[in-house]
Amino acid sequence: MSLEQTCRKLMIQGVVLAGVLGLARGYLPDVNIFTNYRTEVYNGIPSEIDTTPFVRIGDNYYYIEPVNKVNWFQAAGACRMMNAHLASIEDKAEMEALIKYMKAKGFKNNDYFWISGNDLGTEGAFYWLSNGRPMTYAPWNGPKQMPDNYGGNENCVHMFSTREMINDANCKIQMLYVCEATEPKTFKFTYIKW
Ligand SMILES: [Ca+2]
Ligand SMILES: [Ca+2]
Repeated sequence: MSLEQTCRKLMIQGVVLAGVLGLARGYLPDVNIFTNYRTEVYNGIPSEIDTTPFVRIGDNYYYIEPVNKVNWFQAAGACRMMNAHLASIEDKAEMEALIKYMKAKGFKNNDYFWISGNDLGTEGAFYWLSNGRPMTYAPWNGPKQMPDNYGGNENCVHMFSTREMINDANCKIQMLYVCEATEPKTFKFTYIKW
């Protein structure tokens, strides 16, 4: 086969392959047709992969600090050290799943956990540090009393391990904390034979 014929054949195969990959794009979100590798990106992590010390609860992956009590800023830093964020509990289902897990692990009523909610920017306006969104789900402890900004200095939010409840507290208090992995994804690389 002449060089010209070979080039022509490769071009045709390339066009056919590009067409097939184009059709497949609906469920292959990221297909690179310009190299010999196909990259597929999936949300989450396959169940056979060990994610320790993070645990999967519902659709999310958490690290629940069981021993070391630190202030809110240290907790946020500890989560970043693990390439995660202080957790944002954004709906009732997420809170209930987390509480169920904590109860099963034997955490008690007085085990408090920092999460990423805070009103450090503007008093009374609570946002999640991890994603910048306002706290639309906020099951305050006694809705008429909390957040009470007690002492004029309660700007960080913690959850209770056994009740669907949150409270504003002094950011310098030391307590346990929950980190949340940031939308973990799995990449799959497949070599394409031309
Ligand atoms: Ca406050
Ligand atoms: Ca409070």
